[in-house]
Amino acid sequence: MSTSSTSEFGTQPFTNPHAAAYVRAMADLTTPDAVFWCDGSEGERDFLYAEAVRQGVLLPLNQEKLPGCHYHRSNPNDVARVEQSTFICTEMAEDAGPTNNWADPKAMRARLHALARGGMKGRTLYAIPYLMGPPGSPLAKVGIEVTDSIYVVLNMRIMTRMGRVALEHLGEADDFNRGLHCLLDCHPDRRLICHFPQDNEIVSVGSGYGGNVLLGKKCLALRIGSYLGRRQGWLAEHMLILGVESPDGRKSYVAAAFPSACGKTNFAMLIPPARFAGWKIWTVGDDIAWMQPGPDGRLWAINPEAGYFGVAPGTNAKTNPNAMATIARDTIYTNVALKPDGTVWWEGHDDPAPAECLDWQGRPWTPASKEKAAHPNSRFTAPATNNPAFAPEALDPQGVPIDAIIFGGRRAGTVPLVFEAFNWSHGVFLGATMGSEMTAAAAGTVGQVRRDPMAMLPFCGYNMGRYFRHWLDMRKRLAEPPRIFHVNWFRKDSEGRFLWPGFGENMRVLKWVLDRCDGRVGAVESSLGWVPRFEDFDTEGLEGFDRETFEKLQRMDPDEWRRDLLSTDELFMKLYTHLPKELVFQQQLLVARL
Ligand code: SAT
Ligand code: MN
Repeated sequence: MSTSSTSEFGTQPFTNPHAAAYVRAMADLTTPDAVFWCDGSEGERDFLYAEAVRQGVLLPLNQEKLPGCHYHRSNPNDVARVEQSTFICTEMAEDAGPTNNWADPKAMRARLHALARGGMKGRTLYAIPYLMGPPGSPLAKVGIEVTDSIYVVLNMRIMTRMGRVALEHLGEADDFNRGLHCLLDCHPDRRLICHFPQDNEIVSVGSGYGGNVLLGKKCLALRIGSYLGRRQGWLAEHMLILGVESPDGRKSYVAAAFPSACGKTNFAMLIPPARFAGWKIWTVGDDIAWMQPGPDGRLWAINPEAGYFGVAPGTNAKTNPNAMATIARDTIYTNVALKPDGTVWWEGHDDPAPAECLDWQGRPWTPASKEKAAHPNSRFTAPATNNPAFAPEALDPQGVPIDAIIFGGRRAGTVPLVFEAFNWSHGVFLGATMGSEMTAAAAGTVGQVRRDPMAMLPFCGYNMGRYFRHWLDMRKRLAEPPRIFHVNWFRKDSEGRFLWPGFGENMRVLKWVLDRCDGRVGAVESSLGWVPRFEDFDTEGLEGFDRETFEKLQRMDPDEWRRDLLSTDELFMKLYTHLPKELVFQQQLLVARL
């Protein structure tokens, strides 16, 4: 077996002996024709893009209109995360817990190795060293991903700190996540995304889709990360992080958990409406937060990622101008529609539907076509530093101190626009009982409400009951815990129209949240928590929004909540062996208040 001979790039094996040995062991298993050792340099990037274009994996887009941008179509059977094929492999099934698929590590490893054996024959193995978190951060983690997908290499290059910086962070240590990814024949029957938290290892076969194969993201930063976080005293969360700068220059930080494809990227990049002149929102992260108590007793957060893997449909200059600016260059577009001029389009784009284009499967499409031009889960991969609102503090190894945590789901009914938890354990209860309608981000039934605790149902790498315990225990280490809130941007009226305009107007909710954190504003006690008074809620400049609409948005129907509690009950029953009794107590209190 040789190293890649096609260029000067990729020929330098890692000097860390453990990292090099891992890559060689994976090469022995998968028998590629060549091994390409990534260093993350710009020369290497240019070489890899040219190579991906040569292989037909990427198409260059119109370089005048979209400089540095490329286009990718995935296999039509491989367009979302597959929760049914995602496993947590621990010695004891109860360590994975009832919300995860569990497999015996020995048996699963044997099955995976049988699948991967010889799986890279005729192909190149790319060895990717990557760092999750700002260099020098005490929370940062190194991974080595071995893959036969050049698309994965180029996405990882955007989403993580890839190359030499990671190896430097690692030094001589053996402390890195081992990740093997193998496309195989991309057949759903041979698709497995497996985590071995006890060995800090991931094996993913049979898929080429983002969340299944960019191993730093959901696999390491959330599933393995949450497992490590519990043992090491920190939290790995499915949360955006944003900074709010007030006109007097003061900055506050908010972390918010919403399920996949519920607007985390839009919220993290929000541009305040005209009414909030002088206010500015800064993006620290749009998907994942790693948080730990600091010496000052506050909760400090970093964004482990370096890019955005965002949902394209619905993104436009009105819903998210910063995203549009971010993805105007150096972006990889996956499964969107391709226009004849080499630009891209999706449902909800600023441009009108093109008279003709190719849809996400490469088929001719016109506005008369019945199917969508872009896949509902089509994505852009873009560097965070392209974002005009990129917070420089995102590079700070210590992270940012969190003032408020927001939980939220996509709910057409039942759940008010905003309310505040009475205290930390009530807040944990709100997170634990979050519900949301399913989206296209995961293969499954779109629209159905399911319990998605802290938006971590698909991502918690261990027993969810213990995860709640870990959250509750965190309070003891926080002298100044963030306040906890619950929001729902998606409530509809009886005609099915959204009651709340959302997007930039969410600034109004954010303002109330921060006013509460700073003790600037009172609130009314309700069964659900503290709720805003109409007088305190800034509606100036919000056309047609009156007290009546506000009351509709904030309405709390005890019967609907009792019904909702039945499905919370179902989750709690499932978790009963490890469910902290504080949460049962919180539920009883809620029932009593209702
Ligand atoms: O596809 S990803 O898992 O990377 C994004 C998401 O579903 O949150
Ligand atoms: Mn996500």
